[in-house]
Amino acid sequence: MFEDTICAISTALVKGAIAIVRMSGKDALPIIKKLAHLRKDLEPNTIIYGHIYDNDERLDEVLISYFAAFKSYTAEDMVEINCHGGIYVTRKILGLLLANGARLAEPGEFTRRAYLNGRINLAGAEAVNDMINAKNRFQAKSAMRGIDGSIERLLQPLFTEIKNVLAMIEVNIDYPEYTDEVEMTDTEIMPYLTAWEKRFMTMIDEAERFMTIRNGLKTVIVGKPNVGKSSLLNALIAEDKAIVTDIAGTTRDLVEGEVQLKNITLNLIDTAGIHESDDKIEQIGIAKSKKAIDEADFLIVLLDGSKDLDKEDAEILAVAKNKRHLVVYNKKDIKAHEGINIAAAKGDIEDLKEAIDKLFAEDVDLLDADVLNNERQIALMKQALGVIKETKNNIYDYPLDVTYNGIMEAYSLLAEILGLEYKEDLIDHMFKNFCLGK
Ligand SMILES: Nc1nc2c(ncn2[C@@H]2O[C@H](COP(=O)(O)OP(=O)(O)OP(=O)(O)O)[C@@H](O)[C@H]2O)c(=O)[nH]1
Ligand SMILES: [Mg+2]
Repeated sequence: MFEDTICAISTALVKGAIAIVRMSGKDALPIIKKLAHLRKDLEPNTIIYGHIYDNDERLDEVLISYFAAFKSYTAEDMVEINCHGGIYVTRKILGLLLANGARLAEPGEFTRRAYLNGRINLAGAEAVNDMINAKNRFQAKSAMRGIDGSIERLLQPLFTEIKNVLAMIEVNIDYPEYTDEVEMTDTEIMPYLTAWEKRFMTMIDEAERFMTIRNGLKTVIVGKPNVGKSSLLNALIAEDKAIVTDIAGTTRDLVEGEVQLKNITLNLIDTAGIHESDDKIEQIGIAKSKKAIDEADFLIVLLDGSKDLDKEDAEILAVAKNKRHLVVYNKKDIKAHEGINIAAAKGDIEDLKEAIDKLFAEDVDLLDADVLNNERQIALMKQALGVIKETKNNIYDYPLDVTYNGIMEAYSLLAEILGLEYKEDLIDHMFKNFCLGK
């Protein structure tokens, strides 16, 4: 428990119907009793109607909720004041709390206390921030899973198994005479290491695919000039954003747009048509196209169905091979082919939309699974994977205690995902990205 009592305005500081000022810590109750002129203690987990007084003058009519320690958001005594949402009055109430012994909270400090008081783990705290920053239903859904403890559910069975193996190795190291009962030799440990290696790799792969879907697929439309890339971008976003002409080389700069398909968001980029060009401006555009391709999660390779394929199409198809991609024939009003056919200029792009949803269906399912869900968690899992791999490679060359230490190190790295091991600088770094009052 912390000694000081913190407070903040938790709602956005704009004029609104109501605002919420929060306070957490052991003086929360005495301070509110004084400012609301209450004679009795508040009942935990109730809301009362009353007034906040500035000395003897009634400042505002408010609702006050009181959450008692351990059952509150921070696991400390907490008071929330719902006041009228004028900027002056909200600030004034905050000022009264400060004048009566509370201190202004730092960004994320309420959640930080929830973590340090053991009410939530670090992944849960991250999920709270994810929810605040969620911009669409996929991000909100994944944040809700995180708040519900998805990372703990994911890792707990692994923790149990690793701890069991560590315990058995310990017996072998400390009491070699008992090895008849629980023998833990290199050959017995090896299958565990192999299984963990595989499991860690799957978790990393799933997390990366999940993050791509959750954040929106970085989708680049590529093809030679005049195949209809800009027409396709416009059709997808249902807006005349990119310039379309029958002149080859119309698009030079990257044009961006966003579209929501049935199950995923595409962050689209229309590029300059890739081909040999002497035009200096177009060359720069083509260089930008190539860079966008490198950074893409997904490519839509557009071919002009009304014409025969040529060497330039073949080169673009070769570039796309290393990325997830779909090959699409445009101008089906003139000629259709086997595969996905659209008529971008006429807004006829249903087949493509369906094909994209189908291609990523498995990844979309990950939105309903317990998966690691940010770079910090993935980085720790990757480190743990590295340690397990090394331990596995060295197992027959080193004594048992080296293997033991390797497994222990991997365990600590996984524990760090949930913040089971407290690290000051990590915690500082994490919570400073939070909103004030959260
Ligand atoms: N018949 C037909 N013409 C189309 C279709 N889609 C696009 N076009 C025409 O093809 C020409 C080129 O279209 P754009 O969308 O500018 O092609 P682009 O690939 O962006 O071309 P660059 O920017 O020069 O690389 C225009 O004249 C479009 O009207 C289609 O579905 N059917
Ligand atoms: Mg174009």
